[in-house]
Amino acid sequence: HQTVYQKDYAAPDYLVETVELSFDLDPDLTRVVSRLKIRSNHDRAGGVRPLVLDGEELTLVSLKLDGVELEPYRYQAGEGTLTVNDPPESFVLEVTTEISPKANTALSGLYASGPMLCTQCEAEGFRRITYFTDRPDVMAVYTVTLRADKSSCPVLLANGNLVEKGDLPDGRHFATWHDPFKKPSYLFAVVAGDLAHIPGSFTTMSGRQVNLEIYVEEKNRGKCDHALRSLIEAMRWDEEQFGREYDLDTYMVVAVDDFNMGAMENKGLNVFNSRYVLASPETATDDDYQAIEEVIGHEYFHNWTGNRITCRDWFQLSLKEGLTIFRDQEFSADMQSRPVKRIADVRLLRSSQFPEDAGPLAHPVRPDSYVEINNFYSMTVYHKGGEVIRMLQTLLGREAFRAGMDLYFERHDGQAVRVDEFVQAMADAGKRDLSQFMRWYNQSGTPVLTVSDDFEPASGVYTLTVTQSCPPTPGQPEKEPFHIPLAMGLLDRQGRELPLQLEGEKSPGATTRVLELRQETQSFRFTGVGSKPVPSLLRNFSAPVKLVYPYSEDDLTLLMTSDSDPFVRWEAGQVQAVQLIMGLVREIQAERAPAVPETFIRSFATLLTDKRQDRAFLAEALTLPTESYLAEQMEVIDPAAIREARELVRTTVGERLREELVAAREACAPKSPYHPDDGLAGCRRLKNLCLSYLMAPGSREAVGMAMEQFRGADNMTDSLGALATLAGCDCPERDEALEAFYRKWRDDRGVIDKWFSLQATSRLPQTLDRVLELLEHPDFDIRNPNRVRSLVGAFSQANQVRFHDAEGRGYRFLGDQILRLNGINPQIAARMLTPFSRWRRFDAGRQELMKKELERILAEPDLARDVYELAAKSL
Ligand code: HT7
Ligand code: ZN
Repeated sequence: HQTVYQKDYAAPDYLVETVELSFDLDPDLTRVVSRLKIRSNHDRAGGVRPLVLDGEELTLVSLKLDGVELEPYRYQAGEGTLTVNDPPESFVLEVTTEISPKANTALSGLYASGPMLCTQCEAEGFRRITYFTDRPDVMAVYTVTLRADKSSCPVLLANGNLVEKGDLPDGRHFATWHDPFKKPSYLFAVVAGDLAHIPGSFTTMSGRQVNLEIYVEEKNRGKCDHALRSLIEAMRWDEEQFGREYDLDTYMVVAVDDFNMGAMENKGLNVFNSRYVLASPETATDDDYQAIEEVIGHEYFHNWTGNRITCRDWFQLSLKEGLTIFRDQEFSADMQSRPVKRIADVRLLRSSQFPEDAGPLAHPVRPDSYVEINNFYSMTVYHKGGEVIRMLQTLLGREAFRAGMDLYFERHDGQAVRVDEFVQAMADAGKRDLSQFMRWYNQSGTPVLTVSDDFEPASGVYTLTVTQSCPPTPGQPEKEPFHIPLAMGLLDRQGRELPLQLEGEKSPGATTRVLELRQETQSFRFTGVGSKPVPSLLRNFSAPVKLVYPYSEDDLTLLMTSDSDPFVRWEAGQVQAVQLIMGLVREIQAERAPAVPETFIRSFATLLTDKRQDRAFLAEALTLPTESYLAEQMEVIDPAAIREARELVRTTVGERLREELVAAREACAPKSPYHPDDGLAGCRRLKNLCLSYLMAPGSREAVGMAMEQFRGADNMTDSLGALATLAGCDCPERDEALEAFYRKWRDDRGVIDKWFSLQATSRLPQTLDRVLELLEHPDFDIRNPNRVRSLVGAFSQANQVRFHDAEGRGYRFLGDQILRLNGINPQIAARMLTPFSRWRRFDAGRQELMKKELERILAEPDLARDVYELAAKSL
């Protein structure tokens, strides 16, 4: 398997101006004719270079140059390529190939999903449809004709505008589409099938009417309202916030059940994993509704950040993904509670990106090399990439950041560019030198900020000293200092915010300011400070770093109750909880009797009964750090002790605060029928959180409450909230509820995914046995990525204590499934491998067992590039 290096980038030797594709669609055998208008892009005086096209899993039927069939000596069909020797300066190449959509289990290229045919071309799937220069800097105008059986495939869709359609002999029909915008091949899409069509419309800021069309299977027609509403909100938001208007007459969204990722932003024809389109109150939770809004927004925002301006090469992936993640985060923040959204984003970053950055698969936001690009659709490229954009906004301020975005669109519309062009636009608009900032794109690892302070009462000077460091990561033993925005404030002992005045400044300024760190160690001297303040650091999580400051219990309580920044208030509580649980872990490991201190219970009670707090924020504040986040805090991870310690806190809270929890839960009881937009999602979250605390000790009374909620719920949030607690409880009602749930929802794939996940994430000791049984369940389908994620993924990534079974049974299970998936869907197989990449963080016994599985995987003779790369780098 070959490595591709960023430093080897060379402009394409040939450009493609237009692409005319014609498909004779059939699930068993589809014929594709491609007519490419090609022009040389190199200096031919130095010799004529061959035209090398990419192609995989294709049967070549015919090859014509300017209308003449090519003699065999003029071309070679090699491993993954088709080479045409000595082509003219400009010419038309006509390639006919055959493919088998039904046999395509990798879900890349043209494939069958249930009754329909659809495509997935990012990153390198177009080469599985026809021979092409399948790289994002080759942009062309496409015209596509689809022919298919009219009764099984009445709907024929491709990018752009429909220009013609009509009937053909033998019960077939055709449709021709033209996309006037130049695009890279990864944005190409077609869909064919028997689909219901849900129409909508949007009038753009310049008064143009855009047809919105959602396509789903007929049975799902009633589940599209929320997706359509979200799309309209997203279109409006991008106009208001970024001045970006939609550019085609039609915007189509198609939901498919078999999809490797969340969704795909193909020009004018988004293809979505059905889980990010379909929702009804009975089948979707508040979180599902939220995720749909976010993903619909994300794909829509790509139209400008990704499609109009795309990536020059795949090393620049974060140019579109980091920026679009930032845009979808901001969109969601504006649609719901901004602080709660920020907290959720930070939780995700810390629980998934920080571990990636600290392990053998760490890579920069802009990687230097890859074996398989699909492995770099990572938390780092997406979510750390989003944080990098956010830091630019923090450093420049909102106004200059917006000017930078405008400049970027003005300069590069229609181009395939690098991250450098984006940052340059920001530097120019903000009149800033961002050369040091570029290190965020080139250096991997999570920086650590170690902060100390000193107060001189006589002079009233308070000094904050910040030292930054970044641990070694693969290929990068030493790091240069980053340019880091550190948003901060100071509180006096009464919790009042101090106006901030740095030495040398004429007068005190705002109570929050952004300190810019550029050196390894920097000191900031604040003047006019009356008494030693408590520093409020990293407000709004202004940089993706770890912060070390020796806060006392009292400092944390002050920040928790008084800081003006909601992130810092939440964080202070999390730090306290981490300290508490880690203390209990040490007690458990030393075989002493651990106990939850009274102070913790009291401050938990104070929060729980605080009527002034927003319910959604309260639910976040009362949620304990996850087991995986706690694991990150340990030198050698002890999953069993973490589980025991965290459970002890939950059980103690459940017992000691029974009355308060019952009251808080009742105060959140619904007073009207459920509606996803009723503004009560925070209330439902808090209510379900209270139930989970009440259920922790497993009392009969609590089981009764859970069953009552389960039976009486008019919505999936409450039904699932109750069922999740029951799935974790060793009581007779557990099986009864799971069985009833299955019987009720057996025909709904999305809900059955939840049913699999709930059982896979149950902390009960028999979970692995149940997971093995579920592998044999008639509804389990190893070819369906959502089902694999809901069973194999949920168990191995969200059930630490059971997956890390000391005997290695969990590891064996995962190794078996990865090897099975390797031959079916390499992308999904590789995604399942991440838990093994953390093997060095565990005790010697577990290390040995996990290593053995990685070695077993690497010994597989036909290992896909995707799996090979991650397994080899993990060892
Ligand atoms: N840009 C899309 C990426 C994507 C993808 C990548 C590899 C293999 C399958 C895929 N499906 C979608 C998704 C996005 O970021 O919007
Ligand atoms: Zn994206």
